[in-house]
Amino acid sequence: MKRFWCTFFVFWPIMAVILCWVAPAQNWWFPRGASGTGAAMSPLGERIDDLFYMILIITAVTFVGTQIGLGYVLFTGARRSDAPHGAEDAEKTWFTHGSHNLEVMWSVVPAAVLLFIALYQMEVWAEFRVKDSFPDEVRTGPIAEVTARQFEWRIRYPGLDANGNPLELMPDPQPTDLYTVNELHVTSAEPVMIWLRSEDVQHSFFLPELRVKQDAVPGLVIPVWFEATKSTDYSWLCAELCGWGHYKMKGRFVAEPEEDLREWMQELQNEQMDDGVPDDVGDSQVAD
Ligand SMILES: [Cu+2]
Repeated sequence: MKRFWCTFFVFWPIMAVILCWVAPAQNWWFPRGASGTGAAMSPLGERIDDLFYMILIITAVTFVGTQIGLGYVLFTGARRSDAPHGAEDAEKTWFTHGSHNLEVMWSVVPAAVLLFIALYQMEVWAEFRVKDSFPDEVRTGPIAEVTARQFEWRIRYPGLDANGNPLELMPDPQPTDLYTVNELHVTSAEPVMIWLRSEDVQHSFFLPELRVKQDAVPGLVIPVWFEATKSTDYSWLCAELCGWGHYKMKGRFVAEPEEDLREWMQELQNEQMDDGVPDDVGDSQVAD
């Protein structure tokens, strides 16, 4: 029985290591989506992945190391107590009352590792979350306002001027604004920023392929920036359990070349400003 438990506890770390090895090939890892490989589709996303892998390696080494230690202690203990009473190699299982040096070591080493991770990730964190570190391109203002509500995403864009250039997005809705639901179009040419809001409960704006995840909090307007490296459709989900319809709170996130984006916005504007009266009958009816 003792051998069984020894094997049982040693089995799981081995399984964990094998799974980590097999997972990427089976597509159980990052979403394949636009890259086809699971690689991040934004420059900042690549750096977030580097952090992820670094932490994975640290935790994997720690996990495997402690499990090997546990397996060693179990097997040694089992062997000692297996010997029949009175046998020549019979030996009492030893007891220990703790070790001051070990205690200090396994307190200081994890503290040092955590401190290292905290300092090492600061730059990436700041670039993603701290306004002063945002890229210059997004300082001109947001391209859209995304409002989460149970259970959809509402998007407000600024309207276009006479030359087809987007106006400035105002904090309050304007008569010229354009609206879509569950469909966010951005340019793939440069980093862009949105304003993220929530109308009811807490939601989470999640672009897995770009490694962007930001809670939408009622009462707050949160600036979120990202940069898609490829012109394509990406996944867009809500990553916060926000009610019964949470599962269907997904949208279409399209990164496209600047001219395609302008064309799409122009179509949206034409559609929304259309009064429903065909041009050729409009004048004569007014004259009547
Ligand atoms: Cu939600």
